[in-house]
Amino acid sequence: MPKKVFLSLKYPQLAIDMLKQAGFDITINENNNPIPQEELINICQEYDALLSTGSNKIDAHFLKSCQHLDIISQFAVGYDNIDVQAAKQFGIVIGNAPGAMTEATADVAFGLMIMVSRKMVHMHKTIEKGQWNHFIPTANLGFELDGKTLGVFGLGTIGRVMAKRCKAAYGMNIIYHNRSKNQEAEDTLNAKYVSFDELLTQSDVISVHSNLTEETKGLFDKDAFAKMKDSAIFINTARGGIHNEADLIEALKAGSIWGAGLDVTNPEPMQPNNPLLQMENVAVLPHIGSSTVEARNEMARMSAQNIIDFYKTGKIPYPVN
Ligand code: 8YV
Repeated sequence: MPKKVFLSLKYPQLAIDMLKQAGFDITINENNNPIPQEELINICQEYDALLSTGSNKIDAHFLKSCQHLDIISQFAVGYDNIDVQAAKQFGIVIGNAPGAMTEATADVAFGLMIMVSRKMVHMHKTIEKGQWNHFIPTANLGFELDGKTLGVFGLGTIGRVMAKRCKAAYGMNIIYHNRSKNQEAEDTLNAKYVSFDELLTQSDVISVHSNLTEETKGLFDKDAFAKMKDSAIFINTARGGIHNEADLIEALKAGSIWGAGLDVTNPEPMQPNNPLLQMENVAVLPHIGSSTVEARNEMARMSAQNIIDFYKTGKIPYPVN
């Protein structure tokens, strides 16, 4: 009997082809709507493996109810939606797709930084509203990034590429705060390890690239924004839960920071009446960090390979637990 795999969304064709060619019996949630947890639990009773994504809540309740599953392969690098400890307890293997979206996500962080520094989203909106009238020498001013200081919060693979881009394009000074020192980044980018407080007080641009964990949840709050330069830009392309959105709105309104660029919000999706969308020095994107053909195909390949290898060898190439 072929093993049965449920795909919680219509993932790229590459994943579907790989699983089919390997002889799996697959079912796809063709309509692409997120399946509510209880419904997904019911569906999974009929399957051996699940190809999941960040919008599937795979908590202890889910895992207890689906403990017959052999493997859950996550179509993402982040797995903060999965209770990894509980999965271990129930003997369910968890895989993910690390590194697949490194360049793509760093590009979004880099793009947001430029968009915010020159108020590009707001400028675009003024034309749509018929407000491009005549030249005013002191209007529409942003600021330049050349020689400024980039503070990377979480210098892993994506943070490292963002730092590389900023160094190459603008000769920015790189400082970072991390769980551990990154010697390679120190050697090649002259990056300097600093405390969290130093990161806040010294950065002209702070870019968040860490995982969402108990330690990072809500870390960028009222107190953190108050310590930042009033000329600083806050960029988050990691997880919306790392910043406190109400505090961010207040900090921008009060002018205690200058601007913000977000690819992740809290909650997601962001509602259209969110005050951030009306602010001049803000750019918000709908979580498109990994939205390139290259990244999504690589995520498809890695997440399918995890399932294929698991049933072939008992081991997976990209394990989480
Ligand atoms: C996904 C991501 O778009 O990989 C991640 O962790 O945030 C994105 O690539 C999203 O999580 C959907 O699973």
